[in-house]
Amino acid sequence: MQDLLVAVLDSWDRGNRILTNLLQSLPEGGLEARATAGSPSVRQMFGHMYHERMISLQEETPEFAGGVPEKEWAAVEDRAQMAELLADSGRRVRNAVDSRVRQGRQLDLSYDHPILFLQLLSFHEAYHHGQIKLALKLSGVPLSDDVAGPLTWDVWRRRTAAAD
Ligand code: NI
Repeated sequence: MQDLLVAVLDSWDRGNRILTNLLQSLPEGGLEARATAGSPSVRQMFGHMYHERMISLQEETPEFAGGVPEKEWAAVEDRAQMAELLADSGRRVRNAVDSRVRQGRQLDLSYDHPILFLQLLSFHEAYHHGQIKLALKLSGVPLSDDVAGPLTWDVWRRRTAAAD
């Protein structure tokens, strides 16, 4: 059972790494890309994913919450700052779920089990990951599969020393 929790938390960490890899591999002008004129920009989508993490923490596990951005689709200035926010919120989510599972305690507002919170966020972020790739393509600054593959799918498959 403990191994399962470790594996689930590892999957969250890998998802966070993949999202950060996507952020850092965006082509020039990629942050401003949009799928359609009325769609959020890639920059706004990253802000939105961060906001979703932080508002959820505040609602579900206030003991792990940090500041919630005032605007849901607020644009973050630069990539380095966004990467830091993803790292910080990713750690908070991980620690929140780890703590509640170990205590055998529900989250405060929703979910049958704390793991479902992680699954929801992973689903949400994968959904926006696809939207970001599409926005890049439609804006003429696509991320090629050669670049994206090692930064995404390979992160899931890679065996680490810890798994041997
Ligand atoms: Ni969303």
